[in-house]
Amino acid sequence: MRENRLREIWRQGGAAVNGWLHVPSSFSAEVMAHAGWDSLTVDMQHGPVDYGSLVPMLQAISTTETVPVVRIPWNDAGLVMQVLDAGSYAVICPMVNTREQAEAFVGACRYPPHGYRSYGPYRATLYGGPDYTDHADETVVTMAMIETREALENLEEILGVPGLDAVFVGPADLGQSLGYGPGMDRDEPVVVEAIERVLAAAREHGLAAGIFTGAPEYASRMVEKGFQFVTVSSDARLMASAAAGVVAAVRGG
Ligand code: 3PY
Ligand code: MG
Repeated sequence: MRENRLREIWRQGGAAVNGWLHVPSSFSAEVMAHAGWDSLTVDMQHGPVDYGSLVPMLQAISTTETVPVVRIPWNDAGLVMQVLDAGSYAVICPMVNTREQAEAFVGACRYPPHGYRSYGPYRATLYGGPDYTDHADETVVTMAMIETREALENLEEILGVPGLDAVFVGPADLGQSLGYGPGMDRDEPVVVEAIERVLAAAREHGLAAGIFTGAPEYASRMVEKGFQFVTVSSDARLMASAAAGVVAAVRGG
């Protein structure tokens, strides 16, 4: 089976630079994949990507070494299984707040006896290889989002769930839940302390920690702190800011 380079990067103590896809287009995904990201996450929670646009986007990412990742819209076992069957090598699940929710998520990603994933990897075998089913459980990465006060309260129990590989901090929802409103690249001491708590606890449990960031400088600081999966901006934001910059430069100059 094709290896999961995220696991290899983490084994070596490195950090994966992850791009984020909101534009529901295989061509746009292909362009992003050729930019050299370690992994690309197709976001099905926020933005216009549905399952019909997800599959060609995963096919486009497969033209490169970039690892295909999907954020599902909610902790729904049916969707977890659909995105894995379509060839996603990692699943990010939003709003995992309790041990039970983490167990339900991880179980949906693993075949029996480790979990309850149903059999039908129609595209995953084309991407992963004919022995996909034999190695999927130790290859596919499970990532639970920690982004609420409730999740912080239950952090130790969530991190102790067997089969959970990583956690991913959502700074917008976390800030919102802690009473500071949404936003990226947080600097409020209470939010920063919560983010650092998640990182420290993940490392204690031997899990990789990830975080969403808005800018490369902040992402680099997070890598220095010990985060091993940093998302930076998104396809739509990068396109908008580059385009606005060009227009302003021409008008100004
Ligand atoms: C958050 O910041 O809440 C996220 O989910 C990032 O996409
Ligand atoms: Mg969120």
